[in-house]
Formats: sequence, C-alpha cells, structure tokens
Amino acid sequence: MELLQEMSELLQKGKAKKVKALVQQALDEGVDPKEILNEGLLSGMMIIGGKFKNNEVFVPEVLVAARAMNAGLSILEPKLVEVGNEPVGRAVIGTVQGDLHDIGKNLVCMMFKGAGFEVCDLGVDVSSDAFIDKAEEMHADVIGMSALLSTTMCQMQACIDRLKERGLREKYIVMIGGAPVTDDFARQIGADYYTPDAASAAETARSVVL
Ligand code: B1M
Repeated sequence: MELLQEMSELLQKGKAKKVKALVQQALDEGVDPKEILNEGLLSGMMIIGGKFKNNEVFVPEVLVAARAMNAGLSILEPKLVEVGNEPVGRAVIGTVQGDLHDIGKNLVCMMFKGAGFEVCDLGVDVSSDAFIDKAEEMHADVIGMSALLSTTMCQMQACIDRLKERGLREKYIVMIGGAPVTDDFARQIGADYYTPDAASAAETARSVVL
C-alpha cells in the first residue's frame, strides 16, 4: 500500500511529525493497526537496522528514525491495546542496565497491555534492584527484561541472581527477549521464558498467569 510505503520511507528519514500524521491518516482510512505497525513502521526500522549494520548510516540517523518510530507508536498504541476491567496480571517491564534501546520494549509493554496486564514500564537502563523493587511494590506476576546488546544480556543473569540473593526467585515469572537473546541463553541463566517477539511474549505471559 502506497501510504504505508511512504510512512516507512519517512520513518527512515526521521520525519517524526509526518510519520505521526500518516499513522493517523491510515487509522482514519481504516487500515488495520497491525498492518500499520508491521508494514509502515517496523519495515522502515528494519531497513535502517540493515543499513546501520553495513555502516551505510550511523547513530544520529538511527536515533532520529527511532524517534519517528516511537512517535508513530504513540498514535498506534490505543488501537493496539484494548484494556478490560480487571487486569489478568501485573508486569514490570524494562530494558536492562547499560542498554538504551527501547522500541522493542515499548512494543512488549503495548502487547502486554493488550493482553490485559497492568504494566509498569520502567524505561531503559534499569538496574536489577529497580526491577525487583518495583515488582515487589506492585505485587507483579511477571518481570520482563529486554536487551539489544550482547554486552548487556548479562544483566538478565544479574537480575536473576539478585532475585535469588533476596530470596524472591520463585515469586516471579522471569521473561526475557531482545535481538541477541535466545532460548538456550534463557535456559543457561535460569529465566522462565524466552520469546522472540512482543506478541508471543504477551501470549505466553497470559497463558501462564491464567
Ligand atoms: Co543500536 N545496536 N546501538 N541503537 N540498534 C543494534 C541493537 C545493533 C544490532 C546494530 C548493529 O550493529 N547491527 C548493535 C548491537 C550489536 C550487538 O551487541 N550484538 C547496536 C549497537 C552496537 C549500538 C551502539 C553500541 C552503537 C554505538 O554507540 N556505537 C549503541 C548502544 C547504546 C546503548 O544502548 N548503550 C546503540 C545505539 C542505538 C540508538 C540509540 C541509535 C538506537 C536506539 C534508539 C531507541 O531504541 N530509542 C539504536 C537502534 C535503533 C538499533 C537498531 C538499528 C534497531 C533496534 C530496534 O529498535 N529494532 C539495532 C539493529 C537491529 O536490531 N537490527 C541496533 C526494532 C525493534 C522492534 O526490535 O528491539 O529487537 P527489537 O524487539 C523485538 C524483539 O527483539 C522482541 O520483540 C520485538 C519485536 O516484537 N523483544 C522482546 C524485545 N524485547 C523483548 C522482551 C521480551 C520478549 C521479546 O520479553 C520480556
């Protein structure tokens, strides 16, 4: 669809306001929000990711594209999320310490909300104790950690170790994800679940708590 192609191209150029306007236009025209997410926003982000890897674009370009992505997501969120009356469970979700990538984590938060969870989004660069303290405070069922860097994945292990030190490991369902994370890694560090994408994370969490 031409509109989604244009959205993807504007996202790659970091045109946040225009991306936002096109997301609104697509919604007004009745385009399925999931189609807007996958074909308008994520497709553009994936192209930028490939160019970043090949040194065709650099951090500033990626940063503005990411801002445009988040701007688009802010319009899309209410359509992707349909909250019921009673939450099915509670989740604290964040990107681990040292890691500033937030797009995947934002999607995970949205999908959890859409699956009926009350979600506390802790943001990025979240320490182990910050995850645990908030989980304790809100009586969470799930601690969800995202990591995008091979150098920050170890923070997931650190959080699990910290849960053990504080005698709280059995109290929480620990879920992990992010581009470098794998099922093997999850098993290795003793996480409960690895899921490859935001939608399956939310589905898994829902099926575990219900
Ligand atoms: Co970064 N970056 N980055 N970056 N960046 C990557 C991750 C990288 C793979 C690019 C590359 O070289 N090919 C590479 C990591 C290499 C590695 O460690 N293996 C990299 C690097 C090296 C860096 C810097 C070190 C660059 C530098 O400064 N020299 C630096 C680190 C900063 C830091 O965090 N301390 C850096 C900085 C940045 C920006 C700030 C410019 C920007 C982030 C802006 C932002 O997030 N607001 C950025 C971006 C945008 C990327 C790429 C291009 C795109 C990431 C993204 O948002 N993808 C990325 C390349 C890539 O991934 N192809 C790259 C879209 C998003 C929807 O996918 O987050 O994977 P993702 O989420 C997916 C799944 O992984 C899953 O669900 C989502 C799909 O539904 N998921 C979960 C995620 N979390 C989950 C949790 C779950 C379950 C599923 O359960 C709880």
